[in-house]
Amino acid sequence: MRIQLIHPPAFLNPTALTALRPSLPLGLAYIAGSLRAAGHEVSVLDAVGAAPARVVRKGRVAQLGLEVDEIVARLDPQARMIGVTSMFTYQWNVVRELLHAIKRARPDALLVGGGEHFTGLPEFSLKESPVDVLVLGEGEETIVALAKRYEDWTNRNTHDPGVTTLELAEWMIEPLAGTAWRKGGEIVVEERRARMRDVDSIPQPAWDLFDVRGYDENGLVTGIHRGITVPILATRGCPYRCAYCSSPNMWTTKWVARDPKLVADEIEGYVRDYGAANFPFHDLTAILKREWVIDFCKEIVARGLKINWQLPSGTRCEVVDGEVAALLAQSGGWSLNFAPESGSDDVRRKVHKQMTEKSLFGAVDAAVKHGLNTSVFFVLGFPGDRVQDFRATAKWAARLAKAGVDDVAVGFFFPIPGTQFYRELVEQGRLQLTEQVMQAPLFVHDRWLTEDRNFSVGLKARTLTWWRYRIVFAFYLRAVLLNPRRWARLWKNFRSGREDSKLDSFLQILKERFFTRRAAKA
Ligand code: B12
Ligand code: SF4
Repeated sequence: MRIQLIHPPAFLNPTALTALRPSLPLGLAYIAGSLRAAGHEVSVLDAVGAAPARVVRKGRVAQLGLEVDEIVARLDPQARMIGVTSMFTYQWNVVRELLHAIKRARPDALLVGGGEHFTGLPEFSLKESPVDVLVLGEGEETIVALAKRYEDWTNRNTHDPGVTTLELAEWMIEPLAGTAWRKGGEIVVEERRARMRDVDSIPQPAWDLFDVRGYDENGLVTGIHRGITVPILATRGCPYRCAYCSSPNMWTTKWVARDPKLVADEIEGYVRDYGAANFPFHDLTAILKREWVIDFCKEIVARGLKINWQLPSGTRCEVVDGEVAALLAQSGGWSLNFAPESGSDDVRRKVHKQMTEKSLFGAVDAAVKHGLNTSVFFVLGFPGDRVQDFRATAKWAARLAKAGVDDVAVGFFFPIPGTQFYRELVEQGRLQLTEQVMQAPLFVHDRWLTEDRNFSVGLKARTLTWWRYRIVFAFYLRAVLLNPRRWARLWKNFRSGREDSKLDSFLQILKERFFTRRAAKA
């Protein structure tokens, strides 16, 4: 069957103080790989990849990539199924507009949605848009089963390929695990499909359908940019249940790692095919089992691969000791991000972080000793946070800087659909899914927090903002201002465009923004 997959345009916050940038959609590439392996004819319409430098202001946000009407103009008229990915709830405005526009242009094609946003808010997404079926959680097996069932049904019913609600109910009559759909006026959320056990048999992401080099040339990469970049997923899931994280709902608490040899094979393939040198791991927590990390690092070293691999979205710290850090350094795994979220034991307990002071500082010492780039994430404003918790975080920030950590990121809490905190805030009547709430994650990197995005209890947004700067200052005072060698390196990298740390990436983004604005004015 002919299937078209769509990566929607991305929303950016034009005034954000952050080094984060959109990057290749790994989930969609996996879906494309699995559908193709199942025998379908798959094409990808990547709105970001097709216009990676086009940024248009839309009210408070900036939109990167093709406009909705341009996407519609490029729809494959022969596609019988159209799949749209949506990772971030803050982009719902444009994704909803896109779904409506696609349905208007191609009412005869089955419109399918998948990704974190749809998994966190299935009923809401089906109510607000004309999407026919949603794939919830891990998507490969479900989309292949859905495509087979739909293809078989349309082949049997040659009279009219249209997808009316009635027809949809007819072929969806047997439950299909892992989906949500509209049966007449009723929304059906089926039981979730069990997570895949044999992760080594999952077909590789179909990167040949994306412009990998175009993303790279436009600096659209996750983590620190160090050469042609291809994202990797070495493990799936996370066994923890942090109250603010959507992972338990999205992936359950099952953690499964791929065979380290196969991950190394994949990396070696990208070095060969794209000249890739930089591999951000999109795992929830790649470093969890000591033996796995050791085997993986040894595999990379044994093959003589001269690469950078990094863990920009965070990793657990429990098994990072001298031996692991040495192997990470040797294999090019040079950047680690730890996310204790708070220096307060009470807060870490409240959010179920289960990270101890001993394991964090032990991991930092080992990583710094072996020359690894390290950053730490803190979050302020969880429901019930107190000023004394921020004081404890400021102390940790100063200690971490002294211990040699390179960067710190301090954000504000925002409720993500599908998380414990989100459910609790809704039940308490303290949260409604307004556009402002959905877009809150985009604006947490603004210069200050506003009251409409403050979900703490009894603390003013002003107080949270002040503590954010105090913590950042406590950190960078020791990490940069009192460190002339770091000053010199920052200046050198700023001029040459090299990125060795998050601060380097951030300064490059500021530089780019300044020149783009100047060019726009000229
Ligand atoms: C890498 C990453 C990033 C990267 C960018 C990724 C990108 N491509 O643009 C960076 C570091 C920039 C980033 C930033 C942020 N991120 Co982030 N990020 C991730 C992370 C760790 C990995 C994404 C990934 O590649 N996963 C692996 C793939 C295989 O999984 P997947 O995409 O879910 O795809 C599977 C299914 O969803 C499904 N599927 C997906 N698409 C489709 C399509 C169809 C048709 C079908 C059928 C199925 C399907 O099948 C796929 C295969 O099983 C996720 C957490 C996670 N592990 O998923 C968070 C996550 C997506 N990020 C999140 C957030 C909140 C953010 C930030 C807002 C945080 C912040 N405030 O700083 C920022 C926003 C950036 C900004 N603009 O300011 C949340 C999003 C929650 C939400 N509902 O909105 C997540 C879920 C983390 C979390 N639990 O909190 N992030
Ligand atoms: S925040 Fe990290 S450790 Fe906690 S559940 Fe999510 S992925 Fe796991």
